[in-house]
Amino acid sequence: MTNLMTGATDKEIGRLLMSTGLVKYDDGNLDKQVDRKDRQGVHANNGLSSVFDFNADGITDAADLQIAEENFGKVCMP
Ligand SMILES: [Ca+2]
Ligand SMILES: [Ca+2]
Repeated sequence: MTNLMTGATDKEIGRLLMSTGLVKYDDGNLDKQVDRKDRQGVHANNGLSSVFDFNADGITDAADLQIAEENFGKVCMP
């Protein structure tokens, strides 16, 4: 998906946010916590490129779910 405002893809925005240090622990939906919604995001985008593609291999899949599980419950401090 491309952001109409910036012309950047969600993934590019995600990477940018990660690079700023604002987002940690692979929080896909940017609510600052690795939680159920991030797992749901992986499921919802399974097989697709998305912000929930935590290991950045281009596809959201079981490996990304594993990362979400490993970081589950962690709070992402700014
Ligand atoms: Ca989250
Ligand atoms: Ca992946």
